[in-house]
Amino acid sequence: TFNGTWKVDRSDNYDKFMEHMGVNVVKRKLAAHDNLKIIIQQDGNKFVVKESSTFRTKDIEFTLGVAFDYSLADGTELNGSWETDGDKLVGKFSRKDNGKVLTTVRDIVGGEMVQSYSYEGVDAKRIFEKE
Ligand code: MYR
Repeated sequence: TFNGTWKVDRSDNYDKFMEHMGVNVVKRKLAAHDNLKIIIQQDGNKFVVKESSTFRTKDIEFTLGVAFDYSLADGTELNGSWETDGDKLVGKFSRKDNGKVLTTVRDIVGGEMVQSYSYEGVDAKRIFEKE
């Protein structure tokens, strides 16, 4: 289950990934220490995700398989949806500014939540610990 409070512990290739996404160096430096915390509440197909970081706090509600809008901390707007694949959550989102696709997967591995991101052939991961 993904329910719970997850705090980012470490990231892998996240700076390169953000660079590829077009995030400038100042924001990338800040994002490296964003203290991202994600509270996930799943009830059947419905999710409430409460995101907080040094950038902002944001509540997101979505239903599996139903597209919704989401904006990144730098203002980049996405539209897409999450679905399940076995025990994983797979998200497919398109950027509204250029139509390019960002895919992301959430998986529980050894009690940690691993979120991987992929955009135009560049991959990154952020690993969260349960609070
Ligand atoms: C959620 O479930 O947390 C809300 C929807 C998330 C949509 C996809 C998030 C992609 C984040 C990519 C970060 C890259 C920054 C350049």
